[in-house]
Amino acid sequence: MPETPQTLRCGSRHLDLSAPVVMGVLNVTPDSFSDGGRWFEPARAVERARELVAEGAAIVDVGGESTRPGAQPPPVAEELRRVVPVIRALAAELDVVISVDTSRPEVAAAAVEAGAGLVNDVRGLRDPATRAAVAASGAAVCVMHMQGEPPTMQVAPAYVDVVAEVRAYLAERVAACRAAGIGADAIVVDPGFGFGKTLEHNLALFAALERFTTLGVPLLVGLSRKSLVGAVTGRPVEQRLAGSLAAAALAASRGARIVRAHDVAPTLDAVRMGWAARPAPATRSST
Ligand code: HH2
Repeated sequence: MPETPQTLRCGSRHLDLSAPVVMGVLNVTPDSFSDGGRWFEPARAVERARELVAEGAAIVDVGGESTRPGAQPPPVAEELRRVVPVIRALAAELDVVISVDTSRPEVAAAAVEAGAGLVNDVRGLRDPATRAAVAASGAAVCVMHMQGEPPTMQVAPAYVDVVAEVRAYLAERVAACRAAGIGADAIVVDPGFGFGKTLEHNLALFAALERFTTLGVPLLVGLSRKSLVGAVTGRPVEQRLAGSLAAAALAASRGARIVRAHDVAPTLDAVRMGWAARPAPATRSST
């Protein structure tokens, strides 16, 4: 089994992952599921990013496409218009990794040119042009699993063995990124909670999270405010903080090194508790 790197190379920055960190969410969209429209104005987005960093975010993830169930992607020109000026402003000012949440090669390339150090692709870098754009830039990538596409992904998600299938998909995507010239020290994987998965699928993946720590690259998870938290707690989206924090702590204790969250300060506390209370290595399952 390959050793998991403890540092993520994000262009000219090196992100220390010897303990888990928090990726703060900055949705520059009119229609995201929990905060659509709030940070759509560039000046408000920059202000929000400053808050995320002050709260302890090690990464700010800037997204111009909502990928909530049922969402339609914006035109490429619109996605570029939303994210590139914000990324340029943040990269010039903030001493953290700036990430771009996109699947499009044009957006990935422009974002990296503007200063992004990480391309977070919910479509797992399936587009060879996106892989090539990132490889040429030296930026890091997050490859996430999604079954289907946002407009229909929650209609009838189906797996024979969700854990094995998602793990095999991620292993295959890591190999494709490596073949495109992206270094093993510049890749993270994410099982993609809520992306083409029922509640049962999400909970099976969560229960087996440690199996995603043995792919030779660090593990990222995004659970913040998601419908699985709502389903378990019975809470609407604006009341899911406590459930999201419990999930973040558990994810950190099960080996996640990057936790994507909207509420950075409390998530960082939760992640630190989960990490401090993680089981000793000998008692953890190996695959
Ligand atoms: N979840 C969302 C978006 N991007 N990226 C990764 N790597 N992992 C995730 O779990 C993930 C993600 C969805 O959350 P959000 O950005 O708040 O909503 P929306 O897609 O509606 O903008």
